[in-house]
Amino acid sequence: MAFSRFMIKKSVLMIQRESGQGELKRTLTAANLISLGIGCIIGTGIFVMTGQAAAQFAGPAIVISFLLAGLCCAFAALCYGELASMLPVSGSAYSYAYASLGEFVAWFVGWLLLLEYGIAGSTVAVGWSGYLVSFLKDFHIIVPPELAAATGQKIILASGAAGTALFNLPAFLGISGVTILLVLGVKESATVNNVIVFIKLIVILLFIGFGLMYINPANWHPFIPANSGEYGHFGLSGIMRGAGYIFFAYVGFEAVSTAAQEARNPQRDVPIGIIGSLTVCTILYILVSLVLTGIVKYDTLNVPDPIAVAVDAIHLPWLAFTVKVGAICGLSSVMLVLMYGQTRIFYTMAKDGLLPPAFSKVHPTFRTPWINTILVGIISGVVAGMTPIDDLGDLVNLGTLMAFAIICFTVLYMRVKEPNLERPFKVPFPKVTPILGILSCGALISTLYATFINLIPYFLLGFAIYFGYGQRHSKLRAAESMEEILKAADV
Ligand code: ALA
Repeated sequence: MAFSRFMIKKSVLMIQRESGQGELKRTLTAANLISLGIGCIIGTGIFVMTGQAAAQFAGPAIVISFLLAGLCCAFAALCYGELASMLPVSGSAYSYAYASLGEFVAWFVGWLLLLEYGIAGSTVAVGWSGYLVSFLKDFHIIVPPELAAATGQKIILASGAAGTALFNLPAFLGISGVTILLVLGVKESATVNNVIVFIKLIVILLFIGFGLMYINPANWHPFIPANSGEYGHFGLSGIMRGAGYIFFAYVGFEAVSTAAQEARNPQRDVPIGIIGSLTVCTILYILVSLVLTGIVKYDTLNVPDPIAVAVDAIHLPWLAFTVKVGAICGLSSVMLVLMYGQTRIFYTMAKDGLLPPAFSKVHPTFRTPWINTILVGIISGVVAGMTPIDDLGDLVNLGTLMAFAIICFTVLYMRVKEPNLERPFKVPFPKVTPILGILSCGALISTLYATFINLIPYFLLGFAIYFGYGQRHSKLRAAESMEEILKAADV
């Protein structure tokens, strides 16, 4: 079979026509899209991973890690902005790849997005579990430590003895709850999203505002703790490793592009939504990490609920309570949005014939892709129960960074191949920005090399599914063959 068969593409016109078929109401404004972005972005990354990254990798210099990861996302965000304005369709990076680099790359991107959305859902569930367990403890409801951490993790048992965890039950139950809501068709409306974003922002602003008054500058010394001799364990390599880890905090900004079909003026507002939400979050992240490492010593922050621990240390119980409630509400909504995104990507892929039709089967009453949702829920729930948060975060980051690099490359490619397509939003410095995007994604990927090696079987499985199933059932190929048959018959 000719190589070009794997490069088979949807035409831009076809993609645009498909977007018209969705018949979704176009109601979202630029402000709604920024809020949607913030709703997806602020989650476990800032509430949990910041503290852990400061304690394990970068110390107070985690602030620099945030800047570096934010810069990498800014390049990718600009590229997403151009593609989203050119192809205002749902399906995100998968659809962009299908219209530009062809079916095989689109499949690979879809396979990477399972990490970005499905496994990110598991990661957020673990963060949610940490805050829930801590919240319940304040009311003297104790979740046994064996059932509140990943399988095999070392823990301290209720008796004070050392032990080993069995399963993170709250994380599993969190995903199960979200799965039930998604099967029933509960989708976060723009209004609910706005309320939750408001709660998250208030909690974060309260933390920054009150925390600023309790900063002890001695906690920032040394700002960059000396490297321990091991790669990624403080020093400059620790800052890079920290950036590769807290990159998770930015995952989700591109979800704005998946709402393109519901935007009033997608060409103008989707890029504003992506870049606006990213800017707001970067500023907040930098302030939170400065305050967090300023009020307590960074080495005390390797806990499941670091922000609450820091607030406890300054003896403001009402604020600790508010932070926990805010984190529990906020993380629930991030879980919902991520899992929703995952089910819709599988749905689109199944509609294209690249996954079995069961993935696009819609429930007669609830009108949701229920089989696909239950499957995603089982996988994400079990993974959340069995895997430590740092392993999960690294998996998500690697998958997402690879997808971002492909997006940056797509912009370059489309500029050459389709120079005349209308681009209402254009990447500034188009010869430089995408290349800087690819290089910065590459730099962060290099900090995750151990995870990359572990993922090789996952990539091979993806290729096996594509060659064993996807390429044989691709609707686009079938349509193309039909055209060839008709052409040959001169019909
Ligand atoms: N960026 C999102 C979070 O931090 C996924 O939870």
